[in-house]
Amino acid sequence: MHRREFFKISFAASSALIANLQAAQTTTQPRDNQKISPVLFPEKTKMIVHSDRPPLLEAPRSAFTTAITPNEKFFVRWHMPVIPTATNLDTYYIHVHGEVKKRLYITIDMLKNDYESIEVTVAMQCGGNSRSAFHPTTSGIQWGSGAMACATFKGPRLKDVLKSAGLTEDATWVNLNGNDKAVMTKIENFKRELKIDEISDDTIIAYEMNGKELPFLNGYPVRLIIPGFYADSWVKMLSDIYVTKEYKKHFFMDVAYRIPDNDCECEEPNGLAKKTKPLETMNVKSFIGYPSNGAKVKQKAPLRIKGIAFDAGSGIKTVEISLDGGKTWESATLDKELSAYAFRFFTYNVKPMHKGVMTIMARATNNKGEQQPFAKDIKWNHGGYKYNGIDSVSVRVV
Ligand SMILES: Nc1nc2c(c(=O)[nH]1)N[C@H]1C(S)=C(S)[C@@H](COP(=O)(O)O)O[C@H]1N2
Ligand SMILES: [Mo]
Repeated sequence: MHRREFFKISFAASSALIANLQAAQTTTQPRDNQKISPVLFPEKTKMIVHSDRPPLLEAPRSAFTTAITPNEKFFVRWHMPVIPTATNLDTYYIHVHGEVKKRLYITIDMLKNDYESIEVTVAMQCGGNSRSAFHPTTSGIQWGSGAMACATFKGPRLKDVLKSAGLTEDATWVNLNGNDKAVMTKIENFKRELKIDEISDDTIIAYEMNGKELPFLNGYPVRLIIPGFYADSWVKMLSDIYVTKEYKKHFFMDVAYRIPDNDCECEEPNGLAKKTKPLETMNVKSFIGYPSNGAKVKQKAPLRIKGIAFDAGSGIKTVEISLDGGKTWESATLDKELSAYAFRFFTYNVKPMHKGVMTIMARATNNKGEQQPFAKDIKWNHGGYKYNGIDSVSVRVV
């Protein structure tokens, strides 16, 4: 065949394929990104690098073999191409203003000394985690499943900080802004807005993560922690708390980070939902940390499967493992619960008897009875948010 003809044919074939994919919206297992970059980012171990400007770092599967994620394996997500590269604690403060009786400039020392600090152990996840599972491809980072983590955070309650400024009668919304700035006037800062009477008692301004200062890339010196919510609202390098009466429009609240406002939270690629709502609480999810896809395991030797499960704070009731493609399920052993919001570590012991491919699936159910669906049963949405399909790993028994 002539080269040119070949191109013609393959082009026709691939455009037919694309047309097909576009017609059929499907969800598959997310990509299992295993390409660890040799490039080291400050305070981070080797990670999967989606971009270095801004830094977008994903944790590999093997990071999910403990309930607490070490700080150096915590994923990183920034929106603005330029983020601060240094922070001077002597001059850093959080400005609290707007509908308050007393404008405050809170330094990190004041934050640590003038308020009661509490500790919360919470799972944290980008709303677009596992986005690569959605077809047709949705816009945003094509994360595998490593845009999640779990840590113990320490800091004062956002409520107490607001109280110390004295809210006026009109105070209804709080706008939160970090120290990273949009470089072009057309692009807005990464701002989030919360309704004051919906702020929970365990929403904190954290200055500590797993007993240490926050890593710079995870929001040093302070970030917001909202247990149960997707991390998209957890503003990093928090520097501005602006209290208002009216809701302010912000790009990252009103355009990005929204899901269809209907029962299935789903829509068709060529018929997007007219009504949308902000992305808020997380659904139930589990993930296998060990073994990895493609790993070789020994026949008739004990294999200990490990992973984590979490939801938005009802807590994990069961994690089950299937070795027959989801026909039958058996309970994994759950480790102790660090908090209802935290990763719950699980293990399952098996002795593979037959050589060849063995597929391991994990399925979590929370205390509300909500259960992870099969990957193929997840419904599409334009932002590729909230994927929580049953995880599946295939190993080779040799
Ligand atoms: N200031 C600031 N805070 C931010 C963001 C940002 O771009 N700027 N991104 C948000 C998003 S979408 C996510 S998923 C988390 C990521 O937090 P991490 O980098 O600590 O993993 O931070 C949130 N807070
Ligand atoms: Mo995110």
